[in-house]
Amino acid sequence: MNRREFLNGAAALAGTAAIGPSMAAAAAQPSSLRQRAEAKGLLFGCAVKSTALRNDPDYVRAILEDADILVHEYELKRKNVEPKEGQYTFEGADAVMDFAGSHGLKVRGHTLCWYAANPDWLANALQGPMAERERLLVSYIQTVMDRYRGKMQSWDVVNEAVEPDQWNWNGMRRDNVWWQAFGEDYIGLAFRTAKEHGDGAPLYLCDYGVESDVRWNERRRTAILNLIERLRARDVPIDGFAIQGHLKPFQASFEPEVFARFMRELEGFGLQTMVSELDVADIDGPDDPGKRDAEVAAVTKSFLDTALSFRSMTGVLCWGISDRYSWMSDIAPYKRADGTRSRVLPYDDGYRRKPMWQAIADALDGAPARGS
Ligand code: 9MR
Repeated sequence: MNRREFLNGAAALAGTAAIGPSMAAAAAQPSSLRQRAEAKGLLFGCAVKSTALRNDPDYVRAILEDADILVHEYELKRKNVEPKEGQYTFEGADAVMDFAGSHGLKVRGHTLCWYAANPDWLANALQGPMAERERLLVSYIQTVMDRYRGKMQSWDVVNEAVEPDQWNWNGMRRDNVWWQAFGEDYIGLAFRTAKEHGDGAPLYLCDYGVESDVRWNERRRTAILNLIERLRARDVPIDGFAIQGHLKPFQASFEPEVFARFMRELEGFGLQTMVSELDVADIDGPDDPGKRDAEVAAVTKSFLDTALSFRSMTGVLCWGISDRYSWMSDIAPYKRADGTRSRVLPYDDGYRRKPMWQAIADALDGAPARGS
């Protein structure tokens, strides 16, 4: 079943439910986010959960309508892929790849090396001799990249390496099994291994907290740029920087000028960029959901207008498509005290398009076309 057949209501994914009239109507709308992005030579997509792909046809419909690139929300983390040492399980990760493959969608690989979402055994195993520590990093990257050779649009090789609030002299995250095992050298080893076993898909460093002028964002930008400078000096093969884009407008306001300066510095290193995990926290916003939605949309528009004005920017992925499944409804400090779902993504929990959807559409329409 291809995208058109699905959207025309010819069949439902995995046979769970038929497509109702409202879905057919939505499908008939002319200009999806995907089409708007494609018109500019950009990508638009979202993180997906394999469980929801299996069980929720409305979720599938929204994704097929708007996304041309997907990223695993959790299935491609080491905790899920290698739960026991040496025993790889790709069931969840493959489910997303199969879905993407059968609908002609691209996929980002997220993520090969992160301090979080690791299996319990890893920290202990990384106490061994240095050669063994290296093997634990290299063999994992090799195994995962070999499996998905030719299938990933790009890779987040190292995720969230900096955390200046942990008082390391250079702003590197100390609460990190990789840093504890290797010091900063784990980053070079990860990228070199990814380069050696990769297929040419660009290799990204990925991080968050770079969009506002609050002090902790300033420290993070500085730490990231200094890190990239050190990596470049050591010829580490890094192609891009992925800006996660978990915005928090009611806590740390988006500052276009400050963010644009950061983008210019990234471009100065010759890196390509991507917004890879966009969502906009509504915590601490007004009680009235309509007012929160309006502010979330305004911040989305301002952020994407700035991001997309840079030629290095290759595309935008939201961290989910519908409020029904956002991580921001699950965990502090984003979870709302009144028990309602956070309203942080383009569709609400009933799959109605929110002002944020329109803000993304408008920003894509206003973006300069790539290659022109
Ligand atoms: O949203 C993701 C959540 O469902 C997972 O349980 C968690 C651990 O795998 O990862 C979350 O995604 C994170 C992403 O990988 C990196 N940036 C922050 C995201 C939200 O915590």
